Amino acid sequence: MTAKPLTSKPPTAKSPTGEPPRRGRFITFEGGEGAGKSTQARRLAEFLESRGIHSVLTREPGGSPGAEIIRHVLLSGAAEPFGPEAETILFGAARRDHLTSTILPALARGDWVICDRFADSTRVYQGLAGKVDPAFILALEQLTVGADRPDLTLVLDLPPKVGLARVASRQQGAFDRFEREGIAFHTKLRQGFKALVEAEPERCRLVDATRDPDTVAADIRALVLERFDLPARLVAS
Ligand code: T5A
Repeated sequence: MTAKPLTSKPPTAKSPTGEPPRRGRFITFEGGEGAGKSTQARRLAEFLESRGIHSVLTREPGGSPGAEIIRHVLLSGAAEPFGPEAETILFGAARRDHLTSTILPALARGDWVICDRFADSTRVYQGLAGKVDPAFILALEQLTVGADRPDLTLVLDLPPKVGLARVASRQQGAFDRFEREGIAFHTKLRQGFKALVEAEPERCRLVDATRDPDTVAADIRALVLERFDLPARLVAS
């Protein structure tokens, strides 16, 4: 598949929304279904807490009361009849509420925010693997996220069949709106996330998610250490 433009500007000190400069760090987890994002996001948050770094663990779609309502509309499939652009706008609306209600206040307090999926999921699910024009998605992202981009994005990579098998064994075969898409869609997702890492190497890191959870978690700790230049004593296990 041909990689489409995925570039965005890095965060600036001042948010266009007038929020105070962020003092905490903003880390997102991305990847296909069942890659282990929730598992690793939780483990990283627990690890940071154990080292005295207060962190807020959150997710998308959702992460604030209003966005959790939109999550239900999206994942139940209730918005699907309105078309992919309408679904994309709903992801954007949820993200805006999540940012202003949860993420930006936490960063302003000096907390770290660990978020299970963010705007890159819209770029890849609705854009690269979906049916929505990437220019539409980037314009919406500019409106809803602006400069409030993550400091670090960890993309968990594994073959879609492995991820879907993990989800199936956990949920006993009950799939949501996006999990129900065919294997061709999930293969495009994997390619799209890899293209994202190539397009933004300063922000994104690819993590081999086929390995056992402890090995993946150790890798992620090392990447966080490298990115934020934390003292080694903080990340040693
Ligand atoms: N979406 C989302 C969009 O289309 N656009 C957007 O903009 C956004 C934000 C969200 C859906 O919405 C779509 C993408 C999604 O389809 P969700 O329920 O939040 O739905 O689903 P996911 O984010 O995909 O989360 P999952 O729970 O399905 O997958 P995870 O979080 O990647 O995996 P996790 O950690 O829950 O693990 C899955 C299973 O595998 C095991 C776990 O114990 C669990 O049983 N596991 C491992 N097994 C072996 N080895 C490992 N290393 C393992 N790590 C975890």
